[in-house]
Order: sequence, then structure tokens, then C-alpha cells
Amino acid sequence: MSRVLSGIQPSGDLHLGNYLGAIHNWVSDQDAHDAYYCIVDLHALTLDIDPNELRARTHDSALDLLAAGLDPERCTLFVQSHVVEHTQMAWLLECTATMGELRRMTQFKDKSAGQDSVRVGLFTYPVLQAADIVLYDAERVPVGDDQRQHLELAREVAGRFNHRFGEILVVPEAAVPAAGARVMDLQHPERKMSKSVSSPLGTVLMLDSPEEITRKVKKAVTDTDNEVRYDPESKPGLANVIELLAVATQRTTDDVANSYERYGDLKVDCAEALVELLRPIRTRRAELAADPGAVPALLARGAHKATEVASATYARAAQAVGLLGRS
Ligand code: AQP
Repeated sequence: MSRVLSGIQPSGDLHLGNYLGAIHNWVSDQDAHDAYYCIVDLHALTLDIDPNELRARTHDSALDLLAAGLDPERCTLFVQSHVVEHTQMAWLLECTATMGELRRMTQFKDKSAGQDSVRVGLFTYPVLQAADIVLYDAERVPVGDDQRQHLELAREVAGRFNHRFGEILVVPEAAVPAAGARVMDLQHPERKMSKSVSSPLGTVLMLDSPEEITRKVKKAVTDTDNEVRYDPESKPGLANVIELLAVATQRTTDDVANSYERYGDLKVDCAEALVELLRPIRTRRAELAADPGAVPALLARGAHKATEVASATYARAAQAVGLLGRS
């Protein structure tokens, strides 16, 4: 079975974009692949996050992912900082990547724009991400569209490492879903739905109540020409609602667009479809919350299994670059 690796930051409540762009695929990849999923707490340190909040969110992210359908019997779920090889491998790759290629990362440009002082970690974040991936010999990385550029960088850096030191690392490929790869903010349809940007009305959380989902979808920003048409360029808000309904009901965007004449009807059906899509996750999350004590043991098991793979890859890479192994 080919190996899959993907990660999620415990930097905020999981939203519909995380679910449709990534987690939904993680769940289906559990059976067809040897799947490793990681709560990337070190990445969350690139933001200004309260230490107690980070700990709590890391723990709760595990519950959220289990509620969404990850099964620890069918995949390996672990916390990034529990496997020390992530930072060790990141250093080897930092000594392979260049300033120029990191400066081109649009996420870095967006997140650093207008800041007086920018953390080095925010700049080197994509290299840590590349390390996360190559440590597990992952061939497939299921991510949303926003991560394509980082995946290209990971491929580039892994390829360069191999060119210099021999065929040591597996060069990964992004697996971006055909639908739901870029869910847009319902209030600002020109930007993606995101954890780190506050937009309470624009962000549908994975655990929102049916009433909250309905309220947010009904208030979604559209346009005033009242013609139902799928046109992401000139009607981004409406296109987002059409896409959400299409992906939640497994239809095409054209099929959905052709079925409606009024924005209101489209929004009502979209809200209902999202409520039904997310209802089982919310129910399961409430059940799991009754036994939170199970999470530390589960994550310890995941870290143990992940370390076995990561330490072997790191040892191979460290040897190749010329580090003297400890006897
Ligand atoms: N809007 C989105 N549509 C589709 N996929 C998305 N992903 C994120 N947003 C969308 C995918 O979710 C996975 C986890 O990404 P993350 O932890 O980086 O989440 P985030 O919600 O994007 O969080 P932030 O804090 O806002 O981080 P930045 O700004 O760094 O993206 C990834 O596979 C991602 O593609």
C-alpha cells in the first residue's frame, strides 16, 4: 500500500474548508493507503497562540478528527512535536532549500504583509512541512488547493536533496480533491475560509449547530443581479454557495445552477445539505467528548508508530549528508 501523509494545524476550530478540502479525503484514504495524519502543533507556533490554548486545541483536534471519521485502527494519528525527527529533518532540508524559493511562497507573503516584525518560523514553515512529508516516505499528500505551492516546494527540495546525496527521499505528490478544494469565506468570497482569519459569519465550523449553519448560509454575500449562474470570476459568492451544495450532494455545479431560479431557494437547500453532511460529525463528537481520557493513550500509540518510520528515514538522510552517527 502506498503511504499517505497530511497534517492540520491546531490553530482554531476546524471549518468546512478543512473538512471538504482535506479531512474528507483523509477518511477515504484510510483503507486504500497506509495513512499517517498529524496534528501539526509546531506549525501553529508561527502564529501568536496562547500556550494553554495550543495544548487544549491540540488535544481537541484529535477528538474532532476522530469525530470526522479517522479510525486509529486504520490510520496513524499523532502530534507532530511528539516525533522529534520532524525538527531534525527540517534542518537538513533548510540546508537544501534557498531563500529565494521560500520568499516566493504566497502564504508567507500574505501572512507577513504589513507586519513590522516577521518570525523566522513563518518564513521557514514550508520547509518544516516538507520534512513532515518526506519523513514518512509519503507518495500522496491529500490537501486543499491552498497547499499546492508548498507541495511543489517539498517536491523541489526533496528532488534536490536526492540529486546531491542519492535516492534517499520519496518525492511526494499533492492529492487535491476535484470539488471542495477551495471553500471561500461566506462573507468575503474573494478569500478562502480560514482558521486564522476571524470571520465568524463567513466561516462554517465543522461542529456548528444546524441553526448556526443555516444562519451563516442564508447571510452569505452574493450579488444583486439575481441570475443563478455558476461564474466564479464575476459571481464568486454565488459560485461558492453553488459549489458547496454540489459537493455536499455529489452533483455537478452546472446541475445545481440549472436547478434554481432564486438565490433564496438555493441557499435554503445548501444550508440543509450542509446540516445533513455535518450532523453525524457533531453527534459523534458529543459522544467522544464523554471519554476524553482516551486521547492521550491514542496519541502516544500514534507517536510510537510514527517514530518508527520517521527515525528510519531521518537516519538514512543524516547518514547521507555525512553526520557521524552516535554509537
Ligand atoms: N478554505 C479551504 N478550502 C479547502 N481546503 C482548505 N484547507 C484549509 N482551508 C481550506 C485545507 O485544510 C488542511 C489543513 O490546513 P490548515 O491547518 O493550514 O488550515 P487553515 O484552515 O487554512 O488554517 P489557517 O490557520 O488559516 O492556516 P493557513 O492560513 O496557513 O492556511 C490543508 O490541507 C488545507 O489545504
